[in-house]
Amino acid sequence: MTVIELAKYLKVAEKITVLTGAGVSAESGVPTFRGSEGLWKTHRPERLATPEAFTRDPELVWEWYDWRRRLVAKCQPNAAHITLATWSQTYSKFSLITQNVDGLHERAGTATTIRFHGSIWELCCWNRCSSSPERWTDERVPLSPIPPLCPACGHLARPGVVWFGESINKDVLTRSLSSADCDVFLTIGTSGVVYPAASLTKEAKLHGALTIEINPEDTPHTEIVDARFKGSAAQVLTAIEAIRGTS
Ligand code: BJW
Repeated sequence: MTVIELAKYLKVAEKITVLTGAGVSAESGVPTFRGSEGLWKTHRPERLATPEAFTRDPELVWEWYDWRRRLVAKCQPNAAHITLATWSQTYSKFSLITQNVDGLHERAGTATTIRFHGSIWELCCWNRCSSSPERWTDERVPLSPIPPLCPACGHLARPGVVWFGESINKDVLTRSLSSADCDVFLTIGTSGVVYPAASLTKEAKLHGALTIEINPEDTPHTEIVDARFKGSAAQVLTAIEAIRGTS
């Protein structure tokens, strides 16, 4: 399939669903997790992105998240985020499921984002106390104190993200599975190794969707999708939009 063919297909498609990963924010300057420049090269996931790591050393985990919040605060949405935001405003049946916690899709103007792994801009009470909301927004950079505390009970607060071994929010999972029942499903900038997000591409295929991958590298999805575009998210989406938006 060529970019022109895909653009024409998107022009007439009714229900479009996009799954994004860290690669979509790479061109904004946000590091990915895996790969030669990835966050996991210097930080072991089990030391930082698990409930066990937080129990062991909440200050260390919070320092890492505070560093990432400060980095993301300086980044701007790129052409990939902006094209997807345009689609969210163009199609009445458009779903954007993101594994990213950086908030750049929202800052680009995406109408509704399904945040599969939560948000670094939200906090929760580690004790799940009954006096605080389930999660609250705190966009201060840098955060102070570290570790931050629950304003209701004064105990530890945690980042509002999904760590390894934790379940995906039930409502988020239900909405994502229902979005996978679509005409076109695009998986963009994700290594496709983290479950259950990685299973959404197969789910879409089972529903008969045209499945597309945009990624400069091969992933486990490359072999199962109907078409793959080898390139950066910003480049490929800009090329598609130049045709879709005008033809
Ligand atoms: C570009 C680009 C450019 C570069 N343009 N592209 C089934 C099988 C096996 C294991 C499991 C399974 N089910 C569950 C599991 C366990 C586990 C899991 O998946 N483990 C595998 C890794 C082995 N999953 C879980 O624990 C999940 N929970 C769960 O399933 O609950 C039920 C359960 C509980 C207990 C036991 C069993 C089941 C939760 C997963 C939570 C993931 N959390 C993180 C951290 C979030 C918070 C934070 O940010 O700190 O989410 S880990 C990290 O990986 C983050 C990401 O969202 C996620 C995915 O990464 P992503 O986005 O794909 O990034 P990268 O870096 O991997 O890839 C970047 C890609 O971009 C690359 O392909 C590049 O080529 C590309 N790229 N530049 C386009 N310019």
